[in-house]
Amino acid sequence: MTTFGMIFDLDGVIVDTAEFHFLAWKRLADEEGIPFTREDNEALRGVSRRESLELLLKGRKIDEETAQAWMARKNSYYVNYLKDLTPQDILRGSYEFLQNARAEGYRIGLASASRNANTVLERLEISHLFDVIGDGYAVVNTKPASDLFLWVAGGLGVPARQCIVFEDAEAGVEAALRGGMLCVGIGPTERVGKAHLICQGLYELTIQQMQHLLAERQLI
Ligand code: B16
Ligand code: MG
Repeated sequence: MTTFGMIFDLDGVIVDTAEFHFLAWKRLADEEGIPFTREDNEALRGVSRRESLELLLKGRKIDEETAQAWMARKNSYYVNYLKDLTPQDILRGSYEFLQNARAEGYRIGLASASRNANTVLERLEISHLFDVIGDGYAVVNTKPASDLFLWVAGGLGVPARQCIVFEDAEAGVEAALRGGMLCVGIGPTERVGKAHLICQGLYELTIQQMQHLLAERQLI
């Protein structure tokens, strides 16, 4: 029997930690006298910590030692916010969708740019739902490179073509497509319009719809 995989991004798909990332970057920015707004924060969606710092700096130059210290400081603020995270924070329908997918025999992976992904999953009490966890430590090249998704698919033992990726970031959708995977985009068309299917959250999706996607690819 053919095995299929589902690979989930974390922030924006399973939980909304974007607000915590914003508050942590904002605190650092305020302390350093750098203007930073909620609108600026939108560009940081799905982007690595290092790239987020570059976006925050908007061309300002700092030396490497300062960059490392600032990222560490931002992360300490962020990790502190994570203490408030509970299973109640799982986005609507996500827990049920993961459970249904597992029950239907899909192999389940996580592909997050975050180096705190394991902590977030533990706080949400859902680590056990994933066969493979790919986080910000897994690969060197971050999204839009397809490396992380391919790394997770490899761990699942499922060919890329037989995997469906769930992503809320433009760079994440791009990465999935580059990797030759099917992609469900979560969010507005302007952001995830290149995905094979677009929705506003996992609560809108059924496993049957996923089977249709695979059937369109003549995999079922
Ligand atoms: P960390 P995802 C991403 O998570 C966030 O969307 C992004 O805002 C953050 O900068 C990135 O993780 C790195 O996070 O600083 O915790 O390593 O959407 O890829 O699950
Ligand atoms: Mg995301």
